[in-house]
Amino acid sequence: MNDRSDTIAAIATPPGKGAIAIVRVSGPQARALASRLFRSRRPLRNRYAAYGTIVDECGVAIDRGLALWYDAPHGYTGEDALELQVHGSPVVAREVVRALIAAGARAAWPGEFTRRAFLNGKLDLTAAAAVADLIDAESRSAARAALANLGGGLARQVRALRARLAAIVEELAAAADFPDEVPGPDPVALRHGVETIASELKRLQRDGETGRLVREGVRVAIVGPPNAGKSSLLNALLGEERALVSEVPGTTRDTIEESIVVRGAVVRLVDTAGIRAHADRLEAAGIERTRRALAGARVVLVVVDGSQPLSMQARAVLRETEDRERVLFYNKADLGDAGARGLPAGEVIVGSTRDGATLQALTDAIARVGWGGETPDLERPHLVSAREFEAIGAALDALSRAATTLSAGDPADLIVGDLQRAFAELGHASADAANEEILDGIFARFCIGK
Ligand SMILES: Nc1nc2c(ncn2[C@@H]2O[C@H](COP(=O)(O)OP(=O)(O)OP(=O)(O)O)[C@@H](O)[C@H]2O)c(=O)[nH]1
Ligand SMILES: [Mg+2]
Repeated sequence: MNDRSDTIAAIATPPGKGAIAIVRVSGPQARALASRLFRSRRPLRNRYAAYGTIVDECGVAIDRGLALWYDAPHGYTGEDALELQVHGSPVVAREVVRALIAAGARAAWPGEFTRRAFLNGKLDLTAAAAVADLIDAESRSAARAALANLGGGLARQVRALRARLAAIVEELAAAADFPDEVPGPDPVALRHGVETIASELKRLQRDGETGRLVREGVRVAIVGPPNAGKSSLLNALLGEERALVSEVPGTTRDTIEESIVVRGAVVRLVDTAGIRAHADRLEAAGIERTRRALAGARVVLVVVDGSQPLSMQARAVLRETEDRERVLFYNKADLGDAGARGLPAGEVIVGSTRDGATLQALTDAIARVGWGGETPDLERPHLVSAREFEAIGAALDALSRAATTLSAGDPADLIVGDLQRAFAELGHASADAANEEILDGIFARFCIGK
């Protein structure tokens, strides 16, 4: 997979018809392929576009279009690379790729262009993952967060923190080795140094959690007794009739998942089968899925019929979700409020799935409970991979042990081991050389041609 002696080719634009289609070629034979399959009046020059005719391996014209040429290491991959822009017909683009392969190129694997860019030092791993995140982004916040990691600033920040740790360790070691000549570091300054490194790491971690939020979204399970109006709520929030709604309790049997964007963050709504004790076999299977959705959700949106005194089933669901981050919705207020009467104000939302103000109040509550309500925005480089989270977490543990030792007034050289541990962990977070498995994990997310 890491072999770069082949020249690879692929269509880089999405399948189907479009204004233009782009075919990418990268590798040592790119120049030879260009001179064989692209005919123009002017020769190809680094980073210039030329207009001409694309021909197949027998010299038969396929299309007229633009060729962009990149001398290594200037293009995306860092290799000699060619981009052919042809008319946006899938037939033409496929024919161009076929001709390139007939002339000696090989079809690229998904993400292989970006993998080569990484192997050629054009971007680091966080940046490579950011490319995939940017393509996958489902909201503006997610796109901005991905862009923040494209510059590769995370590795730079981690390396700078590592260098500061190394300086402290050296100072301590020198004082320990030559106690008569080198004065030990001032304990107050030492503690301050350790604590500021820790607080900067914590910020990276916090930003990483915000990044997770905007990337993966917040899962919200809509649960409640049958007929409470859960599916009606899903439809109303989506603005389309996605789920079947009926006055017959037990209408929804399977979980239904749809996404909406709330204040820039993706909210994954999961409509579920109503929970009740005496259900037939099929319904019971549905309720089993409800429990799974409930377990996997960050926020629980409990819907009950508030127009009547609460049913046993409604009370059971309220009890069951007591310990969860939840939003309580007493529905059908247009029919009455017998169930909602006497409730402490502010704790529940009383309203109707047919009322815009109720829907607004519900999305506000989801944002508040789900992520504190602010529009999540991330313009700084931040942690993304589990490997980065683990390494920073372990480094923070070591630094907090060191800080405890210092605040207990113990000799400063006792913290050297912990600082060295933190130093090593930060090395994992900024790992510039990653193993094949990590690379495969990252590049498996890409489409062909990227
Ligand atoms: N009056 C009134 N009726 C509502 C409201 N919201 C939903 N309904 C009605 O309540 C009935 C049940 O709605 P659903 O959305 O199917 O209820 P559900 O909770 O998904 O029910 P199950 O799928 O069976 O668990 C339907 O007849 C809806 O039209 C509301 O705000 N006011
Ligand atoms: Mg339903």
